[in-house]
Amino acid sequence: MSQPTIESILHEGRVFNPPAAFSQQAYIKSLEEYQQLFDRAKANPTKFWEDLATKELHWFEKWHTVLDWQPPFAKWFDGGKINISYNCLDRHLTTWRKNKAALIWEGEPGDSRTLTYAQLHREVCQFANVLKHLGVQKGDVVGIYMPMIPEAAIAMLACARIGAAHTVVFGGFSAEALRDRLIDGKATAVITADGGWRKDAIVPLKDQVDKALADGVVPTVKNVLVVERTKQGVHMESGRDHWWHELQKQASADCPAEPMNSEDLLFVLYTSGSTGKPKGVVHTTGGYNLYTHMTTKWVFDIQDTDVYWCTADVGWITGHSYIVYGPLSNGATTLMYEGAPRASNPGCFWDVIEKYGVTVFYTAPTAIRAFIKMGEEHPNARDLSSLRLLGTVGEPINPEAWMWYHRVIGGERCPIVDTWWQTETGGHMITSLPGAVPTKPGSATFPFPGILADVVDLDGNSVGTNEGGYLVVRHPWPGMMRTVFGDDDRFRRTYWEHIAPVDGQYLYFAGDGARRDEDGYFWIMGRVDDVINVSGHRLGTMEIESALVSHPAVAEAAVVGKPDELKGEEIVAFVTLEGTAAPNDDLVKALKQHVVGEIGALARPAEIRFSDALPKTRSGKIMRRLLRNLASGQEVSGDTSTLEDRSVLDKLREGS
Ligand code: 7RM
Repeated sequence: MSQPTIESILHEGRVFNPPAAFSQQAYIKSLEEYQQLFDRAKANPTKFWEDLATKELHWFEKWHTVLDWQPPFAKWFDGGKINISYNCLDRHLTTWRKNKAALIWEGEPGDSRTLTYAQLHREVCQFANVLKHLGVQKGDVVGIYMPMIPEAAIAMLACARIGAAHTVVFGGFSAEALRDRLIDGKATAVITADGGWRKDAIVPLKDQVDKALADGVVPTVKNVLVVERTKQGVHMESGRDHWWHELQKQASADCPAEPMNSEDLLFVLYTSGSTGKPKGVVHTTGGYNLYTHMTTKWVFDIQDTDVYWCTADVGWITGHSYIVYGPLSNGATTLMYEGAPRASNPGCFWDVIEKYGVTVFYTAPTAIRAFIKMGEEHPNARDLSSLRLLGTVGEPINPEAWMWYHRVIGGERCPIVDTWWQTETGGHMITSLPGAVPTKPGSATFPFPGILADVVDLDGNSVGTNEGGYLVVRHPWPGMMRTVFGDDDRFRRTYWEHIAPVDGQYLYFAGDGARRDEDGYFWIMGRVDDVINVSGHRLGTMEIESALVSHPAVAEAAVVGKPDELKGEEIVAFVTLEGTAAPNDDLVKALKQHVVGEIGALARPAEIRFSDALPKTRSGKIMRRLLRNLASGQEVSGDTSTLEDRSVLDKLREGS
């Protein structure tokens, strides 16, 4: 079991103090120092963030209001003028960092590139001019569907520079999923590549873009920019498609950053929830810049000597906040790797660490578990002594994986930061600060200063020590999402009304369950809604169900997660068929392929089980809890008295 069970957590008594040598040079050096910061922020959150905004970022003009809170809508530093691309690039050019490596890139077939701050700035300015020449304007939304190459970061920063919002779509999503996002965002341009390398094969990104835009279903998209990466030859639609390198070389490198309002849209990033289509999570400029800057600085303890590597894809929030914006805003060296761990190259991550002398390494529990399985001879054969800090994100880390990471990768000398956060939160929320907070394997420890997190019941009352409850945040923070793109009402319903506001007190509900132990440590227990976490990727059960039901053979579908040792969870689908369809292996294959086509390979069900009927309540709701039990081979537990037809359950049980 990869999810921490109550059992394993209650017996987790190991505590690891920050190594003295680490604490001495860290920004936050002791638990007392963390506590003081936390208390100061709690006593006066707006003053806390205002001081940091003044000290840490460049503003063209100062704000008039630090926080304008009309629950659940927040504005941070309203009236302030800022540009995140300026903070990530221009301001470093007047310092010695001008010729420091900003971005180190390791390509999949063995190529590599390093861009200094001056070089990255130049590329971003040129590409910003390319966008302008094509008519992309401040306020436009631009789709980015790219492999992990420097141009992905350059494209994001160029959009930010001219005040266009980006919406990055992970390259593993299908043409259908891309189309949905481009339509919802009313994108006016798409930036892509001919292809990308993924596990020894080429992903035909440009073909997918062509499919997404076919038949004029996304009329807002006027231009497509294509990076030449894999050179396999692609169709170029005249008048619409342009090669990146051709336009880039003609463009001027003079493009001053547009002074943006702090609350102007920076990006929209789609994420799955328990209902409906994926939501466009809206992040704005000033607050997000400050929040990712501060969390990068204190959680990763970023120093000028660091080579920092986050293994996420830029298509996820982790890539946005902790490959691109947070590290560059701090003037750090950020490493980007195009490859993914795979059986054919089990040492690839450790080779990268050795080659570049990576000092801070941030990855996901699912990757750690895959490495455990591949064998410790691979990391042991490399020199990993440059590492000084490790991090994890994406799902709860089981204590065994934590201990392996600590021992085999960290050589027992590196602190581990277990960072709990979400697309919606913009940056780290519950995490240790590595020089200050003693860690317990499997606990994300304490909230970041300024974050008033709590574990509550449905009425919003704090629950007792070691009691499970809903994880909430009691006060707005600068990095929080502002709304669901185009749907304020959905924003309110999804995040702010699950726990009903009492006396105007709005609590942000994260969708996770948690518990605090006798030392106040937070233990995240996983999602309490219909969201499944497969290898650290968020998927809504309803999204997968809709994909299945759109197949002509399917009458009804219910999707649940089943615990999996490597992936955290696996997708199991229960399906009832239309009259004439035959439940055979070919149909299983066809349905899995259909889901891949509708959403992407990340949503491929591990199992499809056919059944005559699904277990429902008398009011017609599918009882997923029962299906979850069945999927994981457990006895059906808890109350089944609301079940409409008990024989359905017996039949399902027999069939499994
Ligand atoms: C950053 C990211 C968010 C969901 C979140 C949790 C789970 C993420 C941790 C974690 C336990 C962690 N954004 N989650 N980090 N659970 N410990 N350190 O993953 O929007 O894609 O997913 O991921 O359930 O709600 S996300």
